[in-house]
Amino acid sequence: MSSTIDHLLDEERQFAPSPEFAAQANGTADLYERAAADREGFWADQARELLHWHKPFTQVLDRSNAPFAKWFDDGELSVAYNCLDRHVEAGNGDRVALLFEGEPGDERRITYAELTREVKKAANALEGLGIGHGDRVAIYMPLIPEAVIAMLACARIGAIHSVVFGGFSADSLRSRVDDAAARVVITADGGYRKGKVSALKPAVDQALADRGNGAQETVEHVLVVKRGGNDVDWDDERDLWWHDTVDNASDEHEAPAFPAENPLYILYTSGTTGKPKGVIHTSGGYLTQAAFTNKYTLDIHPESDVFWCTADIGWVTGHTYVVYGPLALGATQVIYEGTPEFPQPGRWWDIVEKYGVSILYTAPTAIRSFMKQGRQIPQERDLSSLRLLGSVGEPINPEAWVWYRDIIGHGETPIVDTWWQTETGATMVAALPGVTATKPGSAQVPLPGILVDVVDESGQPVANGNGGLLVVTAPWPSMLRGVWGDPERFKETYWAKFAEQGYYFAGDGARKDEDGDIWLLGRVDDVMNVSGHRLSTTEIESSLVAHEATAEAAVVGAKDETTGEAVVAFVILKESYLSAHTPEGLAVQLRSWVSEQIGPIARPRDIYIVSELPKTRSGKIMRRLLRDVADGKEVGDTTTLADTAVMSVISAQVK
Ligand code: 6R9
Repeated sequence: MSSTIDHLLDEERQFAPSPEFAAQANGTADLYERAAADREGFWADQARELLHWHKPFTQVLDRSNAPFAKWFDDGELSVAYNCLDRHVEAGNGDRVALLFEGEPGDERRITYAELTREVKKAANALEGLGIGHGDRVAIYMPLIPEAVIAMLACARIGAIHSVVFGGFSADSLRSRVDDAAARVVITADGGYRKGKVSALKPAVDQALADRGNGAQETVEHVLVVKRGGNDVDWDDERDLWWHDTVDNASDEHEAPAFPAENPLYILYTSGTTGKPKGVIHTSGGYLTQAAFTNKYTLDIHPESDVFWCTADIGWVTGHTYVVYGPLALGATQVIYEGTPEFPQPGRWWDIVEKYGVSILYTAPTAIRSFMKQGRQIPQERDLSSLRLLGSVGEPINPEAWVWYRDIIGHGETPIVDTWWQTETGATMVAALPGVTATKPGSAQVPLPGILVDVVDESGQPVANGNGGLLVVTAPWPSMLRGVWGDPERFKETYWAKFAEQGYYFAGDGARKDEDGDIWLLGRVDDVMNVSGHRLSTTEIESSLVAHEATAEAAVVGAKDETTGEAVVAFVILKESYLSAHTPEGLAVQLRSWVSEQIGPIARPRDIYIVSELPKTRSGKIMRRLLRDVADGKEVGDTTTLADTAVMSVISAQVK
């Protein structure tokens, strides 16, 4: 981490917003003043200004049961009504909500009126299957309009969706379906990726078959969208085609209002243990901050902008910046099903040019891979429609930031680097693009109404120029409300470390520069960040050890130029396997094993077959030392190792 700090410290450039940008920006400096004068009153104003309440709230923040918090608790609203019907009622039904482009090049333009109608039908269809308030629905889909429709239909009837990234394996899907006891799975036959149909339905079938783990069979129906046209197995009692069920449903459906704290969704994210956590988000506070950050941080003007957030709905960014935030504002946005490099590496820039995208929100890993391909590719397209760029998911290195601004943002657009997490629900630390003079590599300042600090191990704020741990010092509207089925884990993971102060511990290292601006330095726990996706070292280790050839495994996140971090595994094989197979062959097998068990994003970049692992006397694997090896650095302090010679053995084996 220290080399990161040194590197970041060299960065001193600043970019003030142009007067033209500042003049039209939604966010102005007085937001900070209003929020500082009365933080809770500020959020209450935002909730009233940005959302429609069926029943107005009188309470703002209730923390009588800390660390649990409630926002706007006695109010009632419909998330779906806020994202759909009210725009139609306001006369904007003809505005395009979704500009969908499939990977093969097919296109659909869906207006707010059409989207509202489709969601009403899907809501009726789900209710027809007996799904209602509080029921869980798993969504395992490609990024197609029906995925958005499915989420909003759940919201409309008060069912709780749990979106599982379509790149996850049958096993990962099964554990999430089981944990939430989902009653319905919504999926597709397949979706398009890299020019081919990537099947999804077989993984659902597999996840629901032979549940030998004693899990109760909760899934009554699987609703399947026809997208890939691939052949699928069919269970007549359980499976239903979307086009039979939803298309024939009535398009009349009045959206009932639910209490502000009604759960909206569960989203599983990796923690430090092997078992993913089901992060719970509720309705009123979540939608307030989702709408607020889309309006002020991303500066969306619904009547004129074309917004494109490139995230998949399987991640929280897709929830807040593809579905709930932009639609709550009534914005027009692009959704694209496929991969950036298909059929050629300029595909994203073709999309920007074709739809006139004005605000692009993406991840540093994508920017770095475009940098690798070279500037000619974007420069061959007309990107002049872009006026604001956003970054999310991991620290953005200054080189990538500057390249993003120069090459994609024609040297002019502001860049907002937005720090947040699945747990925070929406952006927490970011520039206001019309106000803040931005610094490449720094997320900079907490949003108006958000209190964030960098503290030392004892919870004391560090002075400017120093590093420590990032904390949120007061509850915020879109904060997670708990971990599904495990309130203890919620307290333990996020609130135990700074219990005395009542701070939320984010798990990220950070530094305040001389101006007090915040620089994020990456995770301080055993969570890796690969291409902006959170992966747990423990989860991948358990998968490796579950393979019959493996005796022991340790996984680390090594530095990677493109993906930020990459999964590197050190594996001790069972003797019996070593004598019968080549290490190379087994490494190949293990890589695809992990990919099958967890998903392709978890597939180790490198697997090193070693004879020992570095352990402390208490038996803890010293991943820090393995990370040095994986990064090709000189191995650090080994004095706490039980056997200090082990690192030279490992280093020799890796070479
Ligand atoms: C939104 C999202 C959260 C973790 C977070 C941090 C890293 C996200 C960042 C960033 C530096 C940024 N992270 N945004 N680090 N600068 N702008 O990514 O949620 O998948 O839960 O990951 O990602 O380490 O703790 P999630």
